[in-house]
Amino acid sequence: MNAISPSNTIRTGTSAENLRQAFLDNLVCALGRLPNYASAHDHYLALALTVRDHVVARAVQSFEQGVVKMMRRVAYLSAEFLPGPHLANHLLNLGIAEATREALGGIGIDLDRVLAEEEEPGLGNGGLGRLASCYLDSLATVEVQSIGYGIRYEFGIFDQVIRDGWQVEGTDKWLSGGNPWEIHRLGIAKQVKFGGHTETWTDDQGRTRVRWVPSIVIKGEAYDTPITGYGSGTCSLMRLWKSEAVESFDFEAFNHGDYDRAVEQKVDSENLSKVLYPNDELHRGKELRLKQQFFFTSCALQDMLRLVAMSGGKVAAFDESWAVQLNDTHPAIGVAELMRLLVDEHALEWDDAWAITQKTFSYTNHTLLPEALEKWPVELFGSVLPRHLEIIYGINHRFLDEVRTAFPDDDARLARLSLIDEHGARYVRMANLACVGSHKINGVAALHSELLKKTVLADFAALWPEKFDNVTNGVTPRRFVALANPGLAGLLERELGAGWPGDLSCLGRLEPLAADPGFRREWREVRLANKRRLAALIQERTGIVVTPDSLFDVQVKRIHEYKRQHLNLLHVLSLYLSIKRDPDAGVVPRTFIFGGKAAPGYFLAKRIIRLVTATGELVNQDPDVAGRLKVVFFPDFNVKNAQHIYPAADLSEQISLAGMEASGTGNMKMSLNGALTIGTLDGANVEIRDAVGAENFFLFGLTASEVSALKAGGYQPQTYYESDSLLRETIDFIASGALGGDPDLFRPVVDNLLHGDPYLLLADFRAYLDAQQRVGELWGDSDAWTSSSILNVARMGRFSSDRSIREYCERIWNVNAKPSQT
Ligand code: 26V
Repeated sequence: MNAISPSNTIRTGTSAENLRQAFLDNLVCALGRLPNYASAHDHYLALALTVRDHVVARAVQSFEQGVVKMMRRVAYLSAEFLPGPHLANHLLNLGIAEATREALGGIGIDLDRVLAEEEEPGLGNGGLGRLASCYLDSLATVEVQSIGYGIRYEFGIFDQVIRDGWQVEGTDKWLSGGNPWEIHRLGIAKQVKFGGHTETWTDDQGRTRVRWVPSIVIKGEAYDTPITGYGSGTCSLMRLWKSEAVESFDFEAFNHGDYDRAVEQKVDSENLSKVLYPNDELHRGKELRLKQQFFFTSCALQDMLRLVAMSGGKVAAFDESWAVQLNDTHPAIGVAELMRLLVDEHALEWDDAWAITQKTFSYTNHTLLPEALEKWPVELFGSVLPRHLEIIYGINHRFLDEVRTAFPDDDARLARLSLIDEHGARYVRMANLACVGSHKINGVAALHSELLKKTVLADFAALWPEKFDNVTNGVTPRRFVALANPGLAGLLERELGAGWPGDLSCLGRLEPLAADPGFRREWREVRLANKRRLAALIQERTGIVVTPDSLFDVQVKRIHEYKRQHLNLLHVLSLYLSIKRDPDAGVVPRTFIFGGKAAPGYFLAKRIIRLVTATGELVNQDPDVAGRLKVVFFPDFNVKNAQHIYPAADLSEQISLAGMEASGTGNMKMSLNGALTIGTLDGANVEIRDAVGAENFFLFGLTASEVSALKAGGYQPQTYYESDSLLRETIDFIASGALGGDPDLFRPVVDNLLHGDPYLLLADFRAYLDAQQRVGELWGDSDAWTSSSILNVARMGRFSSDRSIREYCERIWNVNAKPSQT
């Protein structure tokens, strides 16, 4: 008998009556609350438990299918995930949003208030973690069996508050209100070794084998969060590992009265998964981070081996059971760990194990920034992972022999390709390990993939051109359109039918409506309503009053010099100075909205946030400005806040220096919600512009090759400063101390620009201002702007993460996805 599928039981019934009864049962029986005393948070937990029953019932059936059919499954290895709030997403995917609204409405509870209670798991820094979550959503939607493996950080990305204009970090206590979405799998625990030494021994077939004798063993326990797909019975699983001590504590030490030492090991073990590392301005070889990476990767690979055995597969055909994607180099140690598991623990021959390893792994690169490339001092690496260092030497030895054959007498090339960097101090290069151990290597946008082959991975591209591919990123339209923008979703449903979130190619059918005045009016009304809601939220969070009919000019993303939030500020201040010079200057009313976290140790990024808030302090109150300019720093940009911001953006700022932003995904989210983009030819901007049409995109700035040429010729920011009086006036104004009440506050920013300007703001300043001028002009023609906005949405269907995932399935993982309708 099938124990879980009947849809008419209280637990999994989908009528409003069923849902209400299950909700009330959970309130009383699971939470111990009588309805009259329940708080909004109790309502949230009771509803989450109700929906969880539906989700888990699907998840276990979906999982069973994978085991029975022995399909090749996808393991997405990622040190970061940013799923966002789950509840509303599940309601949409399960098709029970309306019934739930009715169920709660009938007992006087507002569903939106309940949804607002959910705190999101901030288990990532930004784009990379969010992409991983979009991909789990799409994998489930296109009906591919998958597990996203990662770390269950107790403390995720810090909470950001703004105090006196400065970023102040707070501890992210995402688990403090309880987490109804995860299931602690008590039966699924893995032992992970660290330190110690290796020994050789002879097995009963007379073969020399290696044994790793660790100095410490840590336990990883699995916490599963099911991820539903849209209109699909398949669920992805996000399986996160929490570190625990193998023993509670050291009884021997305890009995000898050494209490400190008795608990020391337990504390150390538990610390491993405590906290997410923020992207600093530099990759620092921190031991704990290396341990985190090995910890989750080893747990994941051991778990995959367990599942191979469970579904009757063979270890010697591991790659037929699993396609393993390395989300950046964070899990690249998996290449050596799979070798160790196959050779040392499952007694495979080296060459067989290596063939399996290469067929199993593929690697996605997410940045060209040299300072972000991961490398570990050989000493440190060897002390944490002595056996893996030996294995890496073994891989390297064979690999360099292969290189010598392909390129005889080319020592410089050998040195560049080697897994060990030997210029000065010796390092293990994780990108090289990932490349050697994978059968496919991809970048995340067309331009990025090309630049990868020309720059950081050029030697690998010369050696193995066939390994290289591009998969342009995508975003899930369920969360970022259907949920975030219900007004737009209503229009899309009316025009395209209810299934549109499952097939974004249908957006094309909106094109003719761009010329329809009635539709344009409805479009504007939806957008204005979104902006009113955001204006209310801005006032609630910052106290700043903004005008919903002004142009909402939005830059939300991590704060980094290469993303050039300070270029945006140079524009704002130049407008301010124009108004001060001539109070009647024709400046269209704009609300500049900034948001994003700065790494706690990134000095300049923090100054840039202060420059935003100081500009706001100056501009927002000035009577000469008369409300035409408002500058807002929206605190604590995260997935939940993003869902309120994206649908209210008129203008999407994607102004990174060309060649620096691997892809960007906020660019896609805003354009899919009807924003026009002002941007450089960087990352996926290039493809967005191709898709929406050059006439619907505000392009400016140097191209990536112009950037290289300018840098090669010896870039002199001073020449731009001297030749452009508005630029000079703007920079001088910042340098004058007029902002923020302290004359030295922004000296470091000014000095950085005048003496170096590593991201060429001064070179792009004039072109940026000209493009902003064109923005202002088009905004003045509301019909033309609206048409352009409609066409942006109509032509963005390609940027659904379903399309990206289908490409991975076909070209990289060799698994079958449900075909798209078109
Ligand atoms: C890492 C680091 C580490 C230390 C130095 C400063 C720094 C700066 C950036 C990064 C980002 C590492 C990887 C990453 O998050 N890349 C982002 O991946 C997104 C998804 O593919 C993509 O859309 C973004 O363009 C890319 O920055």
